[in-house]
Amino acid sequence: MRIKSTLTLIAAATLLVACGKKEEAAPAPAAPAPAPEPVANVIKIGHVGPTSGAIAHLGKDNENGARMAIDELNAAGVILGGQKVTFELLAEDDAADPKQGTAVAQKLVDAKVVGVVGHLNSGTTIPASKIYSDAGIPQISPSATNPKYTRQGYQTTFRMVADDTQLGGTLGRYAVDTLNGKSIAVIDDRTAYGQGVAEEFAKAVEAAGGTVVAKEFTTDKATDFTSILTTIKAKKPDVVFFGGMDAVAGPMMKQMKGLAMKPKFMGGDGICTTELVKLGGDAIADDQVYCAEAGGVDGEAKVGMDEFKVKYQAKFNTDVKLYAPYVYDAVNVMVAAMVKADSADPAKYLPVLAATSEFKGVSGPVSFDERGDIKNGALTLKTVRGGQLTTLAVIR
Ligand code: ABU
Repeated sequence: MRIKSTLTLIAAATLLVACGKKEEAAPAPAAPAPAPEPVANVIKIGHVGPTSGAIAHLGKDNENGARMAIDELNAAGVILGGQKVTFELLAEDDAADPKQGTAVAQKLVDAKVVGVVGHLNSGTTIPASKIYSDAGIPQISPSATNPKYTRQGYQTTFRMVADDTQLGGTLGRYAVDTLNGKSIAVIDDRTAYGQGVAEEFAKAVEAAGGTVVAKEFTTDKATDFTSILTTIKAKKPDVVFFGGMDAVAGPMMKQMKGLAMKPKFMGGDGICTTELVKLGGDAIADDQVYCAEAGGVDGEAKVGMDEFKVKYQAKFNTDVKLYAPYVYDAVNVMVAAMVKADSADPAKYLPVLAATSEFKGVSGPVSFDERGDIKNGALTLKTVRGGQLTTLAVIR
């Protein structure tokens, strides 16, 4: 209706200008037509991840997942309020830096996004969540696992994966009960994720009867671990756990090999990637690494995930690194809530999103508990064998 009347005005103005050209003496044309109103049927969705820096491969992976969902939704055609709408992805880079995270969050709010999928890191997701909450904008993180994210009392925070309590707790028990670890060293990178998952791991080790013989830390930008590894080597641990990301874990494993250290090496979802296998190279022995993705599917549900991976490879000419399927599902679950609410107004679709049930994604069924955490979240336990990341079990 709005578009039709604007077009009518433009047509009338064009006619007046054309008449003026024919008759030199004609009176001056009426006031110019008003500028066209903004097109109301473009719906902006934000995505944020670190597409620069040491874990840009993971940020790009997440962004690709969002782009794939948006492209498919636009191709299928979505109707809201009786109008066909087009989704526009506003993709921002937070470089895994908390300050840049809040800056781009504010930029997205100012750009009037109706929802945000991201951020990737807990250290950026948590501070950004206040900005989205203040603006009433739903935020779904596909990968931030620090429990605090959904425990701040905000109505707008949702998480697609299991949190560090489940992740660190399961890995800690596994280190003692299955790997027979008795003396265990723990390193973290001092980020919200790395420190949090390492603490949960250490708690579970001690509860299961293991001993934490060393606690060391580094940073998410460090490249030289000689000092902390030498300290740890003297304690002769059976297992070294690293709370941090693959970009640091790969070089750390190389330096462990250089120091003739051969303990089992464990970590959470941040190291559970094909990139770790690449970066660690021949420093990774078979069945030396144990890690867990904070999600996963098995049985019949695996078909959807496998199909997604093939489609992703064909579209982006690269393999899924880690959380692209969870981002893809996050965008789709957000839009499914808009469709059910018949509105992209955050105030209208937020309660529908919170009540999501029976959404079947490629990463499994999606519904949220009262805090916005995924219900019945899974973990996929993996090792590296024959130079391949190999699934051992999906645990709930
Ligand atoms: N969950 C691992 C990577 C993202 C984060 O929580 O910082």
